[in-house]
Amino acid sequence: MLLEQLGFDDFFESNSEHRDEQPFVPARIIAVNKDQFVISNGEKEMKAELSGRFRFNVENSLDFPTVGDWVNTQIFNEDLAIIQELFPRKSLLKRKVAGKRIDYQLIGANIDTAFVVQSLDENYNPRRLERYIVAVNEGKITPVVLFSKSDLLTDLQIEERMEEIRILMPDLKTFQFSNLSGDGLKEIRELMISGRTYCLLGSSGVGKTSLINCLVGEDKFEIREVRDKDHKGKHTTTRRQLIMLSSGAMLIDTPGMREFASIGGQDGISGTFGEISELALECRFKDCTHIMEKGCAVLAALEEGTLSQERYENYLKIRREAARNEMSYYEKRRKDKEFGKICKSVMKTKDKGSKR
Ligand SMILES: Nc1nc2c(ncn2[C@@H]2O[C@H](COP(=O)(O)OP(=O)(O)OP(=O)(O)O)[C@@H](O)[C@H]2O)c(=O)[nH]1
Ligand SMILES: [Mg+2]
Ligand SMILES: [Zn+2]
Repeated sequence: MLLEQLGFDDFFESNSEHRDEQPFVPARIIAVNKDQFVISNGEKEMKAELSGRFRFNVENSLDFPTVGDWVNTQIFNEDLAIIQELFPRKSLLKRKVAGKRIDYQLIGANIDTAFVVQSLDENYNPRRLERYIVAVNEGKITPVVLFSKSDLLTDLQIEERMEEIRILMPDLKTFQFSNLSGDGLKEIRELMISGRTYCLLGSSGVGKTSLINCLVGEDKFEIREVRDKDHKGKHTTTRRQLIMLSSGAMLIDTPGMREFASIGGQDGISGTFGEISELALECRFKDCTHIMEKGCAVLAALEEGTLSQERYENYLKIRREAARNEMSYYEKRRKDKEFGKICKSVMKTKDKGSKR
């Protein structure tokens, strides 16, 4: 198999700073397990670790390789490669780490299309969907929604939900499917193009891994037993990996995520709430916050009922949260830097002291 079949193209080569340095070999990260990586160079898969220099140069969590990344490696022997350099990314899917800590968690890189999976039964939630789509748009990735478990609802119920989403986000591509009945699987297969990278996102238990098993045609990956229904908080899929389908398309499975918050993410928000961004152009004040200003076109649309109240509230909530996270993130980075400076100056003074 060629590197091109794994998705390598001119973009990576022409944007790389060290492209002339030999004997580096480009490879793609296909799995991450803490500090251990699995890479593929199109011919074989092998374990890989970061070089000392790579580690030393890391400034923040965005600099670490993630699944889907292209890296330049040095292959030392049959079993181990050393990662020397990260190629620039075409796209990057990330979120805030779960919990109180403010930092980025990388989900995948160089993804073309993200499938946001939501099951049509109890997991169905337009507000959560908007949240996922913000992160996908922010990562410069095309979102497509896959509604799963269509076998559990009547056609009428399904149509109602699909219609609701169509009204909220008319430009969004949506599909329905069932891993059990096979409904819609053909359409999903047809969506996936050879050489392109896709990922599956969504809450735990919506059937992401089951979908991969259906696409692969065998029970290759572990899914949760039906009878083991309430092992709460446990995820069946625990690591992210890139899977090559026989069609030549690549698919990244991810563990279900309960929280999905952004740090910053203004582009993702305005891309997802397109009608609000459009209305904002009509507001009297350029820096209108759309909360209480006179002459606000967003508030006027709410009043008229042409903008959904729930969607507007979700917009404000996501925006507030993302801005707050961004502020804490920069504050933390500033403190870390200052602390770094203090450490360095202490080391210097110590150095001088010992030379005396
Ligand atoms: N009724 C129905 N059940 C399904 C369908 N797809 C998956 N399931 C069931 O849903 C449960 C969870 O499926 P998984 O594929 O493990 O879900 P997941 O999204 O990968 O979950 P995590 O790995 O925890 O994120 C299993 O019991 C599946 O049998 C479907 O189309 N219809
Ligand atoms: Mg899974
Ligand atoms: Zn406004």
